[in-house]
Amino acid sequence: MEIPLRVTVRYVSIDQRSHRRLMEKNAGLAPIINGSQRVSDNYGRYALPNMNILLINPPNCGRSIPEENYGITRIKMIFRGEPLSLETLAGNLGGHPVAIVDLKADPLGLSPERLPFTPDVVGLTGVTCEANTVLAISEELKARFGTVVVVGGHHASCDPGFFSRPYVDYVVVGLGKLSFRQLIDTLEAGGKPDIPGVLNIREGVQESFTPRCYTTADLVDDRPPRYDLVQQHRDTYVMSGVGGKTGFVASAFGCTHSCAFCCIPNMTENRYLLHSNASVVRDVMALGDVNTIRLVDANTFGDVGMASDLADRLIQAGVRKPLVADVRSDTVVRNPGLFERWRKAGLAVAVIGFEEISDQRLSQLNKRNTVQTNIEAARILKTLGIRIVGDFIVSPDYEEADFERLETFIQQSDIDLPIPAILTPIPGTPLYERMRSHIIIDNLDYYTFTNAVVATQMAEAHFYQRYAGLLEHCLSHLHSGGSHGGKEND
Ligand code: B12
Ligand code: SF4
Repeated sequence: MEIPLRVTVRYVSIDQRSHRRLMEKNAGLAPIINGSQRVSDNYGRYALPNMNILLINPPNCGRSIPEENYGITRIKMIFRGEPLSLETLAGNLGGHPVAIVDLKADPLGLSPERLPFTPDVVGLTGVTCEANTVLAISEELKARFGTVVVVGGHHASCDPGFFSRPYVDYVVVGLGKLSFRQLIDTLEAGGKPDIPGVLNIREGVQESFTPRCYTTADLVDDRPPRYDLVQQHRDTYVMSGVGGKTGFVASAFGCTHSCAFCCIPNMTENRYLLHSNASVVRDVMALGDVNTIRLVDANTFGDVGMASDLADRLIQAGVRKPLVADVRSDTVVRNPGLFERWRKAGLAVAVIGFEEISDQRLSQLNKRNTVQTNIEAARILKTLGIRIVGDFIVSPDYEEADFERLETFIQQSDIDLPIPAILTPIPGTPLYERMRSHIIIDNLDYYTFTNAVVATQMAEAHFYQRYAGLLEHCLSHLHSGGSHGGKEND
């Protein structure tokens, strides 16, 4: 069915150059339908092509103290995933020409011959270690095109003020699928945006900000992600040596908990929001030719009733692909039957944040969980034949004995792929407030979860040797075959 999204032509009052470009663009359009000039997007919706929107995933970046200072080159990022954030935003931009440039997959994607159009708006995403790179790209594109620059994603949601620069116009905090569309609509109408969750920047100075009360409306369930926009890179989105070609699907946002180190609660102002199960199955089916489906939610099983229904629907739909999903260990221990069901639905790998191996340290992180529960959950999952990726946090105050205890714990455990990350106080988290006076490295390039940004208790060189050795040992599981999934140190 063709759904006309708009019937009137409206222009953004960005600047004369953009305005002229829009006029020229519309002048060349065909066909003429009911007296209006309209084009269809890939989903059959019709609208006036008012703004060229370019969404950008920054390139691989981040810096490594072990490598720079000690020549330790063994700490490497091992996964590449599709930019689901941008595909999701694009899904709700029907009617506008939209392109995604994934600089991780195509480092030259911003070169003139590669760009499909001159952008009127660029939107950039980024985690904390990418924030400086996002700024550099924003500055370059502002100078090159005079375009409207919008920044969103994890770091924007943790510390929106960081992006108050003369070459950034708007910062979208938290979920952006609806608020970005509202921003585009307002710009298109020539209005001054006053949208909850969107920070307006004027000449480098932030204006007043209204927090957004996120609800399921922000998930815009009925508009699927635009997987098609990165189809050319699909073969390169892999979990190296493990799950093979992997597709991403989101079923939940935010979390039921608020651990001190975690930035997830910021995305939704502490709410836990679920997509409808019908839309999740739709997205899983849409991915087509991939070997593994990664449910990228921070916590897929926070609502046991919904999770149980989702398992049933995946079984009914005949999805016969290995699934990878994050779960809290206490959910497993309280609901073993749920995971039996999910095993049938295809859950091949459960990603668990074990984090620490002492209850006292877990409590300091506000994990609200125990080591015993972690061990019990691992036992239940292994009995069901579900593989386990376990995230651990190595604190910079670790001493030799702590490394030894962690190594012994990992060796004795059933965890298929343990991933140790270094405790990193991300701006905007309670941990950051607690540790900020101890931070010795504030260059965000180092916030990769593989650098100590506060002083280490051990001699620094020894700490990194120990950490690199631990990581290498853990990742050796990866290359020994098997079909487990993997995790991004999250
Ligand atoms: C998939 C994933 C990856 C993929 C990234 C794929 C890609 N984008 O290229 C891979 C495996 C490569 C990866 C790598 C890393 N990751 Co990662 N990753 C995730 C994960 C599991 C899911 C992200 C996702 O796709 N979500 C689904 C989308 C739809 O949601 P979203 O991203 O939140 O997007 C919404 C909003 O943020 C907003 N939005 C986002 N971008 C934009 C842009 C604009 C313009 C607008 C308007 C809005 C907007 O709107 C979107 C829709 O509502 C998250 C955990 C999580 N559940 O969020 C961690 C997470 C994002 N990763 C994290 C980290 C730390 C890393 C690494 C540093 C880990 C490491 N040591 O290797 C690296 C960094 C990469 C690098 N440059 O080196 C942290 C980030 C913390 C932080 N603030 O820095 C997270 C939050 C995990 C955690 N719990 O701590 N990761
Ligand atoms: S660490 Fe996991 S359980 Fe804790 S708030 Fe983040 S996503 Fe939720």
